[in-house]
Amino acid sequence: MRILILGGDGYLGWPTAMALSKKGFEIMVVDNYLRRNLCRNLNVEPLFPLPNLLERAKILKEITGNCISVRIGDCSNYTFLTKTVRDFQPDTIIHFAEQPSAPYSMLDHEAALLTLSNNLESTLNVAWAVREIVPECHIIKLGTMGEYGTPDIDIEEGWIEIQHKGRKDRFLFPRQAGSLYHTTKIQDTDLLWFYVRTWNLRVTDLMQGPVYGFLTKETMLDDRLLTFFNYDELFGTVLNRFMVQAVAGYPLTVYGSGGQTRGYINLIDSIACIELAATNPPKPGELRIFNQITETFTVKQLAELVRKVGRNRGYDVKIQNTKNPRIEREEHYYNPVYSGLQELGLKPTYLTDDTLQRAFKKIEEYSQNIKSDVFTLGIKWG
Ligand code: USQ
Repeated sequence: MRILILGGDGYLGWPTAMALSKKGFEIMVVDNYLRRNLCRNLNVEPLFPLPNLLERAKILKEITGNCISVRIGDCSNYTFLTKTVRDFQPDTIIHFAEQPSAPYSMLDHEAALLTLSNNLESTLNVAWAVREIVPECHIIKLGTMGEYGTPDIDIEEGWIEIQHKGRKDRFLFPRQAGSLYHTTKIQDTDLLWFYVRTWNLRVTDLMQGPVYGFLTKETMLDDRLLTFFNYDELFGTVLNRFMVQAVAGYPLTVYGSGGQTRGYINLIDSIACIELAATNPPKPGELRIFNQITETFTVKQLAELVRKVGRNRGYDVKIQNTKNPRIEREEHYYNPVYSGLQELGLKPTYLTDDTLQRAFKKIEEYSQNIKSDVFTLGIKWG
């Protein structure tokens, strides 16, 4: 299977590319270094060394013999994207080529506009390129659990049957995002659902929760193959931030009461889910949706886990409930369904002390790179 990975330089894209290449799929990665450039301009560099994508592919080939083709370019440029799709003729496109940060999307008008235009234009272009060049190609789009928000009812896996005045029909589950970034993901889903109905595209939408970790079989081969790991307020996700904060002796930044509940997933399982989706494509004209999480935690629970493991490693970890910069429910009902990927064969990797210990160890090796001033940047939703 020929798999084109858009956004192949990112936190998820690069380790996914390495893992799928090892499995024998033919892989091409595309990236325009948007994340690198934003991080450089905003002075929030990732923790680990990060050779450019061409260098990383070369290092991987030297170490494993596995080949990943690389194209540098912008998926919101239709000429570039169609040329790439025409040349590579993918069976599957994995679409990670989006601005992925909620706080970045709330920074200012320029950041909001970049998020909106980059995310929607790239998704629109993918749908058009597939229809024009490879109409049988399966599009796998990374969505987010944040599309659903935190409703006071159980969250279904993408779809809900609604009875209304004696009649019933099946609809996308109601969505109510908590940031502009998450709103663009809702709009992505709507765009793809429209083109699935109109052009019979085959699409999988993976509603993923916050991902944690960075150790996969491939990233562990050589530190130059580690993934794009942010711990700052803009691009770092909560558990990754807490681990780095613990090592830096910075109080864990629990926003508000810390009762916010989300579904989490280890990077290893995120990659496994993508492989399962790729090898089990939906029919033409089907938008298939999976909730890509393996367990739920409150922010408070994550902070307590990190404190426990940190203390075992000799750190004096403190938890600091700070005023919540986001507009979100802090104490709420949360009961999502997430059985679809496990029915396809996912064996969850649950969050354990051991997982955290191993991540701590690698973070400690790079502790001299930690800049404590990026833990709190003062970005506010309101
Ligand atoms: N949080 C804290 N302290 C922090 C950082 C975050 O309490 O220092 C809280 C947030 O307020 C939120 C929760 O932790 O309630 C998760 O925040 P996050 O920054 O880890 O995740 P989020 O902004 O929602 O976005 C991340 C990824 C995004 C993905 C999303 C999945 O950046 O690409 O789509 O997770 S989900 O959250 O399910 O929508």
